[in-house]
Parts: sequence; structure tokens; C-alpha cells
Amino acid sequence: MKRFFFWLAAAAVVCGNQVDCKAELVAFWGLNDNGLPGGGFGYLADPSVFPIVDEIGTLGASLSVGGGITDEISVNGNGDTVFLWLQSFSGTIENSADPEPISGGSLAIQGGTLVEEVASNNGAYVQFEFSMTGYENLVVSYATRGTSTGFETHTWSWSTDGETFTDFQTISGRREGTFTTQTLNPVPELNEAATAFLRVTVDGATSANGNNRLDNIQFNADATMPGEGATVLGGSVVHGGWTGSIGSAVDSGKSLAKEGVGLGELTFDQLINTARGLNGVLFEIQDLGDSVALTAADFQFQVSPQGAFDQVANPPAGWDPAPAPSSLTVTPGSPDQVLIQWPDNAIENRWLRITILANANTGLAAPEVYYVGHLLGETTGASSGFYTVSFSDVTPIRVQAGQTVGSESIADIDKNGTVAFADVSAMRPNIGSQLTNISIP
Ligand SMILES: [Ca+2]
Ligand SMILES: [Ca+2]
Ligand SMILES: [Ca+2]
Repeated sequence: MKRFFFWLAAAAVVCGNQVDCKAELVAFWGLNDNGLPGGGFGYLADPSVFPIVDEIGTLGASLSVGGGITDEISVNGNGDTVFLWLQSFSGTIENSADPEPISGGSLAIQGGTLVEEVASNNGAYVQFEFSMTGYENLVVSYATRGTSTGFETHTWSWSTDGETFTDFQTISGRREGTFTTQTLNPVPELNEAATAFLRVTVDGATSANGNNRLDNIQFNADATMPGEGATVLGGSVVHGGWTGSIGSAVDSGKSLAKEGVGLGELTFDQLINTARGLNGVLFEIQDLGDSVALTAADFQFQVSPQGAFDQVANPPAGWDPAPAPSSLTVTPGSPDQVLIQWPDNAIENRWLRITILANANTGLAAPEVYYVGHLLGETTGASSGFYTVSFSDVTPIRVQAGQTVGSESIADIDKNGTVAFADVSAMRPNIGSQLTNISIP
């Protein structure tokens, strides 16, 4: 029965939201529960035994044994089929991460049959497979003791493919009869590695029964800081309900304006004019913090007043909350695509202000603010600080009548992919409407 440290798992979750979060225990093997069905201790030659999953689970880590004759099996005196050269001799509380430490068992590799006076398990190894996604600065520590004819060296190596291993440290000495803790140097090469391997290869045993015990193997690592990685590459308008035959619903002619980059007064590039209102935006975010946990709660949505409002009296930061989005969908990739949609006509004839919050889900270090607007039927652009829908906005539609167009067409008001008099009909009720063109910080 494995012991799971729920208190540690809970601590890790809290730590993940802290800016100064540092080294966490991310994997631990106490190797304590190795009683055999027929009595005594050891490792059953049964697929359920190896690999041994760690007792915390943060990295999805597991331990296996290989090389030499570690796979040699035998039936012991109690009728159990066991690995002949793997023992679970008494362990230690040295280096235990258990809040109530017990010594229990250990993992002891024996030298194995001598062939021409060389122990067959010289060159055997214990291997760990895990993921460092979200972690860096891995440090391994473990308790070990040996015998006078046991292994003389532990050579540690790392790999990211499980095939090519690079040595990074060798622990020498037999530590006869007494457990001591060995702490390895960090392994920066494994920072954030989606698949990571560590291997400790033993050598120098001079008898079949000489051995080394390993116990209380700890992996400690730093959670990657939230907000270190994400970059918003840009925001686009997506026309929900687009039924045209050219291109996609993503409007290649419009873009969201970002606060703080010197744009000042917005342009017609940030205003759409469709019959369904502003019903979708798409953000492209490189290294999004958490594509699964991300929700609309990681954004703030606000809308401006309608009409020719006074921006000084209605500064964007104080605008009212926008209608809630109907969906938020993340398409993972490089970059991740975050699609946010609203019901048709929920946001129309006004500006939308979107704040992407800085948190672990977005991965942003600082919030970012974007703007885009809508005025039904506007086709001519701003004049003297206002957009005004008039009969002159009909002209660009009329002259393109009959054309097949992409979703960026400002003449296709109903977004069905063709310009027709239905598009004039769709915007005609809004003739006479205005919207203040805004300036952003
Ligand atoms: Ca133990
Ligand atoms: Ca106009
Ligand atoms: Ca149309």
C-alpha cells in the first residue's frame, strides 16, 4: 500500500500561485512496503511492481531497474517468484520526506553472479522517468549505504530521450553499514523538459552478495514562475455566423488595439459594422499559462456608452461590465488560440474593452488591455472624432453589389459572403447613429 502525502500535494498547489515560490518536493520514494506474500521482504517479479510510481505525483515520476542481471528471477523458499538480486533490506529515516518517517525497506542491488571474478551487476542501473514541465532546477538527494564488497561508485546521468544519457556526477565510496545522504548538483538541462530521465549506474562490486541500498529518494525542483512566459501576439475579430465561401470567419482587415503602445486615437481598423454585432474575438497567445484552466474569469470585459459620448466623462477604465461571453475555447498550439464569443447583438454600436489578467492561467506577468468597436453599417470611417452612419455609408455597399467577398469585406454587412441589397437593408435602420472614436492610453 503506497503512502500518499496529501499535505504536500496541497502545499504545491498553493505554491504555484505565489510569485516567490521556491523549491518544492516533487517526487519521493520511501520504498517501505515490500513485504512478500509468502513472508519476508523483496521485490516480486510481477509487472505490478516495476516501475514504482513515486509517492507524490507532481512530476508523474516512476522508478525502474535495468542492466546487468537485475532481471534474473528465482522462486524463494516461500514460493514467491522474486527478482533474485534485488532486495529490500532495512531502510532508514535518513533523508525521509515523510512527516512521520519510518525506516521500512529500501532498494538494494546486489553484485550478482561473479563471471571471471566480475560481479554481473556492475553496470546495472536505477532509472527515473518524469516530466519537468512547469519545473526547473531539479536537485536529487537520497540515502545510501553499502557493504565492503558492494558497489564503489554511483554514476548519475540525465537524458531527455531515454536513449542518450550524459553523465553529470559520480558518488564514490561504499559507506559500509551507515546510511548517509547524498545530494546531487542541479540538472539545468532538464528544466521544463516534457520528458526527462535520470539514471544511476552502479559499479565496482566484488562479490555476488555485496550490495548498495538506496532509500528515501527525493526530487526537489522550483515551480516555474507564473507569468514568466506568455506573450499575447495579437487580437482579431471573428465573425460568428460567417457563411461565406472565401477564407474564414477571422477578419483579416481588423485588429484589436493594445493599450500602452502609442496608438492614441483608434482607426477604422478597430471598428466593425456587421448585422450581428461584436460576437467573437481571437487572441493568439504564445506560451499560454494553462490552456485547460483558462476561463472567461481570467479576463475583464467592459463596454463603452453608445452614441456620441464624451470620453473625458466616460474614461475606458470606468466603463460598465460587458455582457458575459457565451464561450471561451482554447485551441492549443504555438501560439495557443483563445476564442471568446458572445451571443449575436449582445455587444453592438459601442466599444469593447478587454483586459487579459496577469495570473497563472494566462501566464502574463502584467495585465494587457485591448479595444475593438462596432457600429452597424459604418463603411466610411471616422470624421472629426466621430463615426456617423449616413446615406453615404450605403455607397460602398451599392457599388460592390453582386461580388463574392471574404469576411474582411466592409460591404458585406450580414456576413454571408456576398454583397447584396440585403446588406443595405441590414444597415439602413442604423442610419443616423453615431459613435465617438476613442483615444486609448
Ligand atoms: Ca525506506
Ligand atoms: Ca460613416
Ligand atoms: Ca451580404
